Amino acid sequence: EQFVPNKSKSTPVSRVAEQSPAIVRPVLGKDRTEPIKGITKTMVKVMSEALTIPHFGYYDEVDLSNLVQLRKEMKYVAEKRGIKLSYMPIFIKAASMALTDFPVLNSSLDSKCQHITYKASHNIGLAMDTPEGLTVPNVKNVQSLSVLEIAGELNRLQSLGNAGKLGSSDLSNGTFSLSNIGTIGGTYARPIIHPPQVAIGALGKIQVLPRYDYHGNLIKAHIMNVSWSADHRVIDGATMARFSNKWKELLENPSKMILDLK
Ligand code: CAO
Repeated sequence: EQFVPNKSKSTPVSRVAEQSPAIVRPVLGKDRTEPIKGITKTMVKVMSEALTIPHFGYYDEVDLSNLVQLRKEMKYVAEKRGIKLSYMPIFIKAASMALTDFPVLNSSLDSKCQHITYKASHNIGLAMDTPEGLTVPNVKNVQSLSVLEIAGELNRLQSLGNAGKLGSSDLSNGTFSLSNIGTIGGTYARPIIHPPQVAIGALGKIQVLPRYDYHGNLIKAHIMNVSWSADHRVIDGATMARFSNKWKELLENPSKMILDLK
């Protein structure tokens, strides 16, 4: 029997419980049961299917200090052309450039796991938080689009998403996904692969944090964490890490990215 400490003598817990009546508060609301429909219904189906995928997680941090500066300038130029430029089009373009070197991450696996198809197009899906819930439209053929063209597409998809008007062509045939949860908050996430795709990245909030530069000086750096999930049946950890390194290198050194832009 447990004892509650008391100044003079100890009282057994069981006796204390017997003496005090249970507090019963009135229930103010009523339970509500609703049918699962719309975007939530799709989410149930896709996520249940995703549960069959053995997810491998890989995490890193990216120093976006150079990119933050460059985006300020590009944002102003884009605005003059009527386009809102966030970081997302740049993250998407860098992902496409890295996918060119690691095409297995832009592949799909058939349901019986007998064939893998390397997709020619980089149709990069982005998790979008809309008034109706989570939806994942994709920007088609990112490999042939400029950053500004991707931004224009993203603006279009966001307007449609906010109006609940995304059509099946924008929602189907994605080949790889990014989820920028950092626009809402958080540093790490564990993203769930959108089958039949084989990889997805979740991006955390960009934070100003202390870091050491190349010369050992303490500096203010703009740091963002990335959390990748990959289908471990077809992607090994080393491939995921090399892909992530390439993506990170492009974002940390935008000049390298510009040199390779097609
Ligand atoms: N950290 C900090 N700020 C960020 C950021 C990050 N990781 N990513 C973008 N931002 C900034 C943008 O640059 C923009 O600032 P400016 O006005 O200065 O340009 C601001 O946050 C708002 O961005 P946005 O949301 O309008 O546009 P976006 O292109 O960055 O993101 C979208 C678009 C669709 C990805 C985003 O709106 C969204 O829905 N995010 C949530 C995704 C989600 O729910 N994921 C979970 C999926 S699992 O359930």
